[in-house]
Formats: sequence, structure tokens, C-alpha cells
Amino acid sequence: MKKLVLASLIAAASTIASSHAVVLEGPLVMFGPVSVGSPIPSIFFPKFDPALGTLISIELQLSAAATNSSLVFDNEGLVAGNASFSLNSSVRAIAAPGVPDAIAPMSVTRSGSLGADGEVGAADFVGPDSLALVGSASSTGSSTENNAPNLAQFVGSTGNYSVALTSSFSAPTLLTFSQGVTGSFSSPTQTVSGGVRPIYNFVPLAAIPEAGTILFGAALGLALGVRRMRGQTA
Ligand SMILES: [Ca+2]
Repeated sequence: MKKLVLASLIAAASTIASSHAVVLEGPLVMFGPVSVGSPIPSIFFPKFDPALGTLISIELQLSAAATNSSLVFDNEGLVAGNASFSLNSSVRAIAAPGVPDAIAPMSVTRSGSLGADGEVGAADFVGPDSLALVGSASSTGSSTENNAPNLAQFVGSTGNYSVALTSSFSAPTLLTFSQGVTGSFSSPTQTVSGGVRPIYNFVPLAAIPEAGTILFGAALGLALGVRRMRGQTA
């Protein structure tokens, strides 16, 4: 199986002049599920093998999904009505200082009716005067680094580089509400998970590496596909 991939990699590399950049997809590494705001273990990727060529940019592709959303709006107004609100969160992939973060923003919206304030004093977030949000969302984000000094940390014939991950809520947004409806939100909770894939854009060495060298790239899990850059196709 791997040898087939290698064969295609070699073939692709062989048909592209050394002055043309090629794109190499790295492995997709998953994270989560974890509660928003909780620590997420860093994920690791093999460094780009300089035997393959000169790295000219790296793109981090982040995909994220949010599930188990929980947020309640409680009407403290004296009249029944309607409300629409959203829970907003994001996952951020942080490769290194100086390298742009990839950010995947997510939003879950709830609309509905609710009764007049049902309790004396502070909102209790239950009962006919409350409106509970449930649901899920997903999103993607990416960042690209092409500054040569910043690329050095991603290149090496051995070793890994790490990508840190964080997740957070922004304040719930009360989108619309009917006259007389006013209130407050419970503390939100949500679970996030996802994956990160690096995309390498590099200029192959003039001499096509021996199969053994290519094998090393495969061992790194990089040989998932090579395609020409946009604009260089015939
Ligand atoms: Ca209530």
C-alpha cells in the first residue's frame, strides 16, 4: 500500500521541474473531545524532511466540531415573548511564536418563545420562562507561514514540531428579543474536537532523491499526495 503511494510520489516529483513548487499534504492529527476552556494536549507532526527539497511555505488546516452545547436564557421580564441567541466559541491552533494561528469559529443559535419571569429574584434557568440552547456546529480555519526564518523550525531530518490548541467561548450573543423580554444567560458548556493537517509547499531538489530517501518521507507520513500548485497546471 505504501509503496503505491511512494510510486506516485516519485512519479509526481519526477514530472515536475525542480523550479516548480509542489504541495505535500501532511498527516491529519486529531484532538479532543474536550470541554471548551479545558486544556487540550498539544499534537505533534514530523518535521519536513529537507531531503525532499526547500520548504517555501506551510499551511495549517484546522477543522473543529462543537457538540453537547448547553446554554440557557432566562426571562426576567414581566411579559412572555420570544428570544433568539447564539453561543459562540472557537478553537485555535498555535504552531509557534511569529506564525499566524489557525482559528475555527463556531456558532450555535437558538430561537423560541418563553414565558414571563417565573421566579422572584435571580434567574434560575429552568421553567417556562427559560429557553435552552442545544445543538452542534463545525468550522474550519487555516493559516499560512511563508517567512523563511519562521519556517526553519518546521524543517529537519528527524524530530517533531508541536501545535498547541486552545478553545474558548466568546460572550453569548442575544440576537433578537421581543419587547419586554430581558434576562441573563447561564454559564455555557460545550465539547470540541477536531484535527489539524499541515500542507507543505516546497521546491524539490534538482536531483530526484533515491527511493530510500523518499521512503523516509513516507515513514514520516507525509506521502499522502502531491499535486501541482495552482497556476502551474497546464
Ligand atoms: Ca426561571
